[in-house]
Amino acid sequence: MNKTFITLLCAAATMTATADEITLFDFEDFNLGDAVAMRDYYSEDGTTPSKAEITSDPSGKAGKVLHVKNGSWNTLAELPLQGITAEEISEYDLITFDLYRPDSETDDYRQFRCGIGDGFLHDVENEFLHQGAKGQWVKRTYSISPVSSTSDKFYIGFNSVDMEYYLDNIRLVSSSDDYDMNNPEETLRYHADRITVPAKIGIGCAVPAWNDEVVNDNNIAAQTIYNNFNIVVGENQMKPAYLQPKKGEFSWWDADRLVNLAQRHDMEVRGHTLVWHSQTLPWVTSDGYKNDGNGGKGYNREELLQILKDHITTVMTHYKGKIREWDVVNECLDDNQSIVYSQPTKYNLRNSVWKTVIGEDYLDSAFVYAHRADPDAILYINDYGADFKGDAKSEAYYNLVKRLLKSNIPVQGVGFQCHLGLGVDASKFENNVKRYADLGVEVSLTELDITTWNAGDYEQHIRQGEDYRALLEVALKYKHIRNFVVWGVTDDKSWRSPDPLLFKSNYKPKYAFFALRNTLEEWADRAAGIEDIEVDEQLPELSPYVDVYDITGRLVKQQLEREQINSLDPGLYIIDRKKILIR
Ligand code: 9MR
Repeated sequence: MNKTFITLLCAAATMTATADEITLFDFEDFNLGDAVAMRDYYSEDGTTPSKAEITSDPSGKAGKVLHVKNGSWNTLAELPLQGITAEEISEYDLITFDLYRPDSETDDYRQFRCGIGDGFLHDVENEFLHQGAKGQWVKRTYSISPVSSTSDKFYIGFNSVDMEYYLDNIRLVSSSDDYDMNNPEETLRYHADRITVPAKIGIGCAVPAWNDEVVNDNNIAAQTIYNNFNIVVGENQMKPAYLQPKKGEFSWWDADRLVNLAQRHDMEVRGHTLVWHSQTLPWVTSDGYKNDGNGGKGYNREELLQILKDHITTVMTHYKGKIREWDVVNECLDDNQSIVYSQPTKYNLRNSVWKTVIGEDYLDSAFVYAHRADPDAILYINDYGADFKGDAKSEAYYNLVKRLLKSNIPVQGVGFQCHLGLGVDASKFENNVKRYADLGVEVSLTELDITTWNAGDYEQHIRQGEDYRALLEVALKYKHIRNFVVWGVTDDKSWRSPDPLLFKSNYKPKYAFFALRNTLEEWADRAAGIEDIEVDEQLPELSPYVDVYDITGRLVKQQLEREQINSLDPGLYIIDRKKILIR
């Protein structure tokens, strides 16, 4: 019996109780100098110039390790599995190992792969991974997906023609990344719903279109959505091209069933979107820019205003009372906003068909039509690339919102799409959005997703989760921030890659899910008076009126004159997010 096998048996014995990690290979039961086969996984004959053998630890410590010199593409070390099957391995979701690359290694980016038989546990076909420091042992961790195989051959390695590396302590880990969505306390929504201080927070997701599963209550897709989110938005279902594909002919089917799902499960709905250059009315424009509808003749300003008015009025009337907020205008800003460097109060609009034919006031008109159609809906403007203070487009966005408000246009919400990548600077986001409180509008993160660099890299998932958490903390801190909406549910169905969302393709939660849930839970507990609520020093000027909450977060008095605070009944209250004792 070799040592690997003993390790496995020990791990298996304790696995149900505590162990969530087992060692597959620590190489101690091999002999120094043992050759390990290198197999080309695309070639049948198995001959390869790549070499692998068991050596001593290159860092000088005691112990044996696997030393690989790649001489050809697609070659992995072949190791015999003992005492564990592919099925058992599939119960784990991470592979972790120690990697040592000598200082002589020049290339930093390689593809990592591992598998059993001809099935890949982790396969990064086109992506190259950063492998960390050289000349020392570093820990690498990657996600694995189940493989069904009867083979007892385990393959591991990096795809390269000239890489030299050492591996040790190849382990399988169960990250315990699972939750019971039927236990409310394990969901996002339960904790979000407990938060009322400083304001209610919407925790939302975009629901993919044309997918029966997402609206079927018994399906895991729908269950994941209604158990975790209290607001939903159609990823495509309510865009003009879907709702009015032909002039005057509306198609409500897919959008209606999303709204029905929301109503059955007491979720709010964001409407997205009424006016956009993309996915817009196909009979008005072929590409969002050309005025080539109407049989090629195009439409004039008056006609296009009427088309806007009809579309907005019909759609908002259809959903009146069912949709909390609408993205009235989406992505109306041009990508180039260098104008703000020379004229700091200006902005450039995108030259969409709406802007070109109608003029800038298409914006004003759209909001006015929307307000008339459903005066109770909160009307949003929404854009991307305007998330961080200091970026030209962020300044242009702020200028545009100020201009609209100055013209008394009923803009009540400002959406920040937040299509981001790893390494989010949440303080720049905070500095950007907090200034909107002074304008009297609410703010939402409307389409948040954060891509990593390499698919399935667990360390990057952790960093991603921390980025999500930092943004949520900003959202929770400010009264005027209303919704935190993620653009999709599972990574595989996202419009972006790699790995931007909260759930894996099998609806198992990722690290980011837990980061958000724990943050919501902490905040809800704090708001319930368990701890003092942190006060943001940079909050806007205190208003002369305050909302008063009891210590459980229930609203006691709305818009009480600040001077009247002392006339409240004796007790502990939360005002301006501070605990205040009235004697
Ligand atoms: O996620 C949406 C994708 O399925 C569509 O193909 C795409 C078409 O442009 O729109 C995506 O959603 C966009 C959203 O409506 C507005 N902001 C950018 C989003 C990503 O492109």
